[in-house]
Amino acid sequence: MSVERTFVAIKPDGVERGLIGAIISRFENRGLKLVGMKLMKLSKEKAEEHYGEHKGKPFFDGLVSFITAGPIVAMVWEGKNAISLARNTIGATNPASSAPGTIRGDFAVEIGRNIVHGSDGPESAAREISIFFSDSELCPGWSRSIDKWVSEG
Ligand code: D4T
Repeated sequence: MSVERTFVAIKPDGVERGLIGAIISRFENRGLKLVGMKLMKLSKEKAEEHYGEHKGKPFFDGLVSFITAGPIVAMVWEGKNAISLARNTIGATNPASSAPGTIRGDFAVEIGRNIVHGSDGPESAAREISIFFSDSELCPGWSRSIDKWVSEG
């Protein structure tokens, strides 16, 4: 297992519903380490870039309007196997099938309001982190005294 970084965003529905703290706690509790975070309103252009793989699909325009409708919390989390750990913590894309205990399984009911995003692989993580953060906005190399209790090393 290698140390990875993944991009996670709390979508406008999660922000509006007052779930920022609860969602961040899930990742902290899991043991992942926060290395970047900002509250921001996405431009239409940036939203279209982020969701570029879905351009042309029937839900694309609605997805772009939704994700630009209010502020999001953009974050980078780091840890061993961080990409799949974060996806497991988030739960299945459609909250109707997300397991209880996952963020979507506990807080969401349908796919168009699934409150959080997480990168689905190393390439998309690198691409998404670079869309949302410059290197100077990330906090590299900080270590926590609890790290030895989260991971064997
Ligand atoms: P995101 O990217 O938001 O974390 O979701 P996932 O990675 O879990 O899922 P995705 O890329 O397949 O979908 C992106 C985004 O589009 C919305 N969506 C998706 C939708 O509104 N209707 C749909 O039919 C699909 C497939 C939800 C997530």
